[in-house]
Amino acid sequence: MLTVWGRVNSVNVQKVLWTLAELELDFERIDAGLSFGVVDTPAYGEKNPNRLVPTIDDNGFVLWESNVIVRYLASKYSAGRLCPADLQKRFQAESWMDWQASNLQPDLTPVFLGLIRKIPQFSAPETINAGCRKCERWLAILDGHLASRAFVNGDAFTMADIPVGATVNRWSRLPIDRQPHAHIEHWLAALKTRPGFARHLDLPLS
Ligand SMILES: N[C@@H](CCC(=O)N[C@@H](CS)C(=O)NCC(=O)O)C(=O)O
Repeated sequence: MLTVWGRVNSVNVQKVLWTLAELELDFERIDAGLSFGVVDTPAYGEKNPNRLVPTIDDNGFVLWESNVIVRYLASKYSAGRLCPADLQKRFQAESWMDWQASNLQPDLTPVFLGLIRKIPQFSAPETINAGCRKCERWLAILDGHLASRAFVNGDAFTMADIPVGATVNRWSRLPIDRQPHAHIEHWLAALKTRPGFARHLDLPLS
């Protein structure tokens, strides 16, 4: 049995749920994080010492860090498809996954927390505008990359599209002014046709 801990409105949990949908794997999900609690329990702390979501348990193998979970599931259950078989193609996919986690997501999170979660520390217009400007810089890079390929890692959908797509989806739903990014829009429209995206990410932000 595969178990996922995490609330469905978490972008990091959404990556895992989307991956599981792509793989058509059965799993159980336990609500955890924020108002659901659970992350504060000793049992959860033993699984994930960060007390964050998501965490998975795949038949006794426990793993945390959303992008690592996506990589693990893709390489275990979809080698040669979601996880490219070619080593160089695989690590190009990994570059974009790390790019999402270390560049785009950290600059987007304060904007999301200010506008959607209304956390006072992030709600000042100058804080939100500064975050938006930083995101635009990363998105211009992604848009240029997508000008010559249908998906993040080339002509086929791979694990790289999942973290990048989850964060860009979140950005696209924020009530902010956006620069036009024709290639991102085209790619996002393609992602939206995927049942796993429609089920787990095509949702209002909360
Ligand atoms: N780098 C971690 C970040 C995990 C993270 O920050 N998760 C957030 C939700 S997106 C969280 O657990 N927030 C506290 C909570 O939900 O209780 C990952 O990608 O898994």
